[in-house]
Amino acid sequence: MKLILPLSLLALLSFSSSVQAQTAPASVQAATQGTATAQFKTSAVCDMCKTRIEKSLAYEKGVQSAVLDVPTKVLTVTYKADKTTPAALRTAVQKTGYDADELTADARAYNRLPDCCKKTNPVH
Ligand SMILES: [Cu+2]
Repeated sequence: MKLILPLSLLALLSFSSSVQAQTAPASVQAATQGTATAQFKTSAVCDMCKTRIEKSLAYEKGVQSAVLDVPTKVLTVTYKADKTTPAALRTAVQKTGYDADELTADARAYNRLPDCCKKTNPVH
């Protein structure tokens, strides 16, 4: 018994230190990186939409950059992961009047868009 106890203690110690070694890199990564990138499919159709969405997202909390590719309608957002979430960013796109992935644009904001920016139009 006297021999077994120190051995099991040792095993316990080495186990917990290996767990620490595994979790440490992840927390370091989060602290040093902090930024994440998300992409959303929007209903943007022209350069006016691009300007509108990018400007709107730029004012969102935690957003570092927002770039919309008009031909593919894909919005790429770089944001601080501790300040905002992809869900909040999608909501921001909706409130600007555009669809974000499977989420439909806020009706009021959409109705305020100029006719050329309505999603019934093809990309132009
Ligand atoms: Cu437009």
